[in-house]
Amino acid sequence: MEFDLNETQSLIQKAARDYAQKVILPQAKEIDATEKFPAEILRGLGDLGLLAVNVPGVYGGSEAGVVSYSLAMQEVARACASTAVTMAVTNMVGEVIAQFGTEEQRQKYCPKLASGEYLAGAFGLSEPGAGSDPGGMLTTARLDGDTWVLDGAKQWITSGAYAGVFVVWARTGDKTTHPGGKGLTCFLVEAGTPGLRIGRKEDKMGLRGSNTVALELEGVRVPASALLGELHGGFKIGMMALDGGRIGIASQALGIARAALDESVTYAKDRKAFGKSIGEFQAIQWKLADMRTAIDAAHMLTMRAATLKEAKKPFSREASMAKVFSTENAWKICNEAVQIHGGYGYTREFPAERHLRDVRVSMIYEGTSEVQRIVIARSLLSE
Ligand code: COS
Repeated sequence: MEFDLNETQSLIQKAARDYAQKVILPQAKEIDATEKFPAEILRGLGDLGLLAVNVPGVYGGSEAGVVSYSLAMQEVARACASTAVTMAVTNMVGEVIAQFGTEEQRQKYCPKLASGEYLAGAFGLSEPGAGSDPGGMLTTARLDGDTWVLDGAKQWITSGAYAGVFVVWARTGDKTTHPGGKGLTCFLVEAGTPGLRIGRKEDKMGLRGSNTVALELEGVRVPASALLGELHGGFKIGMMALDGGRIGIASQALGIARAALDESVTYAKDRKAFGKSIGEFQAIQWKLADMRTAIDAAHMLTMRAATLKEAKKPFSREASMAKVFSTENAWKICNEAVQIHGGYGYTREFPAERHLRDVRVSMIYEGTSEVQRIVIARSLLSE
């Protein structure tokens, strides 16, 4: 595996780091405290090409590859995890349209997602009763003349209130002839389409600057040209998109963990107890050593998955390994950061408590840790 970054990857990493540290980081505390959707920041990310990092240039993307995307995500998440997840889902939507869309769909939507003209894209797979098991979804799409009519409800939709376009999964096949995931189809639904209503906004533990809403679809009519991919081909599109998305979430968790470690090192040098800095105590040193080791291991797993995806090789298992390892270790690292900060770590004076709240959902969304282990184990047992 290549450890040196090529020129494009270095440039993307540097651009993301500069913008994240200078523009995003100073606003991160306020974004969390006020639940402010980071609209201006997203436009800036669009200007830098970071909303469509792995989308071909002809469709407005940066065409910089998956490793670049991971590095950019890490940098943005290090500054503000809410902004990072918003960026991640927009990247995922742009990629899925670029990969599975018709030429018309690609030209219509990808440039708007890439530039920030659409503040975000949204991914409408989960439902109130179907998260880990998308094959259990109830939303339907029926053909009426030459239009599709969608009815149902979606849940946990990142950026739902701000997205310009939604990828919506719906059941098009009869449950008896097309059970589980076999009868699902993807549609592109534009914001403002009659019958598409933005529902309740979630009051979340963390990622409070990321907008998470329910969606209601009541008689939503879209033309035949809004069908994405093949009829009944939606489940596989969802799985493939999530495989890539999991690299993004592994990267997000890595960025949060790096922030927690950096702040812990600074605090360990500054804080005095028993006449010396707490960093001189072995108890703190061992925590810092374990935090850094886990971050490097997670980084390597994530880079491996990104490199495989970029080389168009199978990467599903490796993406799940990266996600489960990175997110679970990031959670432990953020918890240790709070411990190192002592009582201050439990207050909003320091960002440690925000990191702990923000990172928690990374073990849940885009596939729980349990789902990642299913993917890894099934792949091992089928070898
Ligand atoms: N890429 C391409 N195809 C895939 C795939 C992948 N990563 N994973 C599964 N498929 C295909 C299978 O090959 C199978 O195809 P055939 O019907 O042609 O044989 C089909 O999809 C069904 O696969 P499978 O039987 O494995 O599906 P399951 O319903 O058992 O689902 C898990 C397996 C649990 C792994 C899957 O449902 C999953 O990832 N769930 C989590 C979803 C998620 O992340 N939700 C959060 C949404 S974001 S908030």
